[in-house]
This record gives sequence, C-alpha cells and structure tokens, in this order.
Amino acid sequence: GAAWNEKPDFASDISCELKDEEAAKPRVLIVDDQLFNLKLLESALKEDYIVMTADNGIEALELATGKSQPDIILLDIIMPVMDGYEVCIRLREMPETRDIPVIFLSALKNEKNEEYALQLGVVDYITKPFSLPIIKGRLRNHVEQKKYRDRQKENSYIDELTQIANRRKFNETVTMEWNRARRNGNSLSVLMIDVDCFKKYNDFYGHLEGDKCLYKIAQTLKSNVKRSSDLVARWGGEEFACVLTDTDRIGAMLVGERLRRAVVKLSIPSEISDVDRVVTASIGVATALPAVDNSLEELLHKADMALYKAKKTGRNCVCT
Ligand code: GH3
Ligand code: MG
Ligand code: MG
Ligand code: MG
Repeated sequence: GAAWNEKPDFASDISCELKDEEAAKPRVLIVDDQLFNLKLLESALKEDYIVMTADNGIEALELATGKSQPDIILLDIIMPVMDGYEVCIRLREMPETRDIPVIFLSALKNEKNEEYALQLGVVDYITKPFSLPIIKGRLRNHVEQKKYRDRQKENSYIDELTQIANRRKFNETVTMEWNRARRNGNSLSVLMIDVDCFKKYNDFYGHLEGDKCLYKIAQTLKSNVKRSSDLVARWGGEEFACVLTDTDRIGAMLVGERLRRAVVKLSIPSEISDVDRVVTASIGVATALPAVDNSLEELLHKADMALYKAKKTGRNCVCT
C-alpha cells in the first residue's frame, strides 16, 4: 500500500514528464548589457531553449562555470567592465568552458572586429540589428554540432571492460572540480581503491573470471556514490579512483567505508581470500582545501600513500 507521505501517482508522472522535456532542451546563455536585447532574445528563444541571461561579463563567466553549463553562448562585444572579447578569452582558457561554442552578437560591423573574433575561436559572428529567424537557425545548427561532439566525447570517457568512467574522464573531472573547489573555498576528497590480492585471484580463477570480478566491483562502486557530482573511474588494472566534491576528510572516510563494505557485500567467492573467502578491496583517502593546499598532484599522491598504508595495515580497510 501507499505510504502516508507518498505523492499520488499522477502527480509524480506529470512532474517526471516535465522534467524530461526540460532536460532535453538545450541551454543557451545570452550575454548583453542592454536589457532590451536580453528580453527580446529570451522571449524568442525560451520555447526551444532553457534560457540563462547575464548583463555583464563577470556574471556570464560565473554561469558558464556553474553546475548547469550552457550548451551555447550568445555574446555581446561592447559591454562595460569586461567586454565580450575578454569573456571569450577566459572561456577558452578554462578546460570546463573551452568547448562551449560562442556566437558573437555585435553592433561592430567592420572586418577587423570580425577577424579578431574568429581568431578567438568563436563559431559565428552575427551583427546587430539581427534577424531572429537567422539567429534561431544558426543557434540550432551549432547546438546540433555541439551535441554530436558531446556524444563522441562521452564515448571516449568510458572504460571498455567495466563500463564506468575511464582515467581520461577522471583526470578531466578532478581537474575541473579542483578548480571549482578553489574558487568556492570547498574541500575536495579523492579515494584510491585497489582490489586485494588480485594477482592470486587471476592465477586461481583465470583472467576471464578476473574480468567479471572487476566489472562487478566497478558497477558496485559506481552505484554506491550518491551525489551526481561524485565520480568513480577505473584508474587502471584493478585500481579505481573516486573524486568527492565538497567533501571533508570525515565525509570521505565514511564514503570509503561504505565502498569497502559494498565490495565485501558483493560476496564474490574467493578461495584465496582470508576475509570470509570473498573478494575485498583496500582504500586510501586524501582531502585538500584547494585554496590553501595548492597542488592536485599532491592530493593524488597522498591518496596513493594512504592506499599503500591500507595495504600494509592488512588490506580490506580504509586509511587516510
Ligand atoms: P595487492 O593486494 O597488494 O593489491 O595485490 P595484487 O595482487 O592485487 O596487486 P598486483 O599489483 O601485484 O597485481 C594486480 C593484478 O591485477 C595483476 C593483474 O593480473 C591483475 N589485473 C590488472 N588488470 C586486469 C584486468 O583488466 N583483468 C584481469 N583479469 N586482471 C587484471
Ligand atoms: Mg553591448
Ligand atoms: Mg594495484
Ligand atoms: Mg591489488
């Protein structure tokens, strides 16, 4: 029977449908210091896009680096404090915003301005006064290409054997989250996870069973990190790495302990294991406050050292 606090079925269905539709809509960020332009473009685009707006460069950069990033940016050039060129340069400098296509939308009609804009790597240059159908058409084409590139990229981020994120994805994510944590003054934690005595396991059961075991462990690790911003990836061999955003040492230890237990609970039989004859893993935890401790390499090294300690401590444990 339904619990007292459950929503009626139809209500959850409706909100679900709306959410799916919203999620399918591409996001466009419009940046212009003229409120009139923002309003005009917003009302023209809001049917097909999730529209974000900014009336200055600083705010535009904040939105572009935020949690829900735009798929494309319509950028005015002449703005006080920070002009469109500078916004564009900064977007290109940061790995997390580098691939967002930018369209300049400017009253500057001369060749030099357009040439410079193209040098900065914008995908298009539209002059004001603009035609709404042309803007819509160009936006649609550029967004389509962006989505295609995104799909290609997603595929290059998946580890073949375990079907979770690979090391490339981990490196990009951890770098991005490091920068984000430094900007926001949050702590960042990394876990290094290594399957115990896996050489022996392979020797005993064969490589094929070893592969199956890695798949199961990877899937379990993945389903046991709860936040959408957290990531578990295959680091290589029988090692996995996990990045936890906005998580301090205690929080990271708790997640580590949850992951360790989850691997034990999988109960993958292992004759060579002295822990209830099941496969286990050791976990090293490291935490940094990127604003103060300023090297990501150091954080990864610390996690590695903690893992080494966990191995020395007797395996199937979490160390920091
Ligand atoms: P420890 O508890 O100290 O981690 O010991 P270990 O045997 O797990 O560590 P070691 O680094 O000596 O061996 C790792 C083994 O993992 C070696 C290799 O045969 C196995 N391995 C690495 N990648 C794969 C893989 O993709 N598939 C399979 N089946 N085995 C792998
Ligand atoms: Mg302007
Ligand atoms: Mg290893
Ligand atoms: Mg190992």
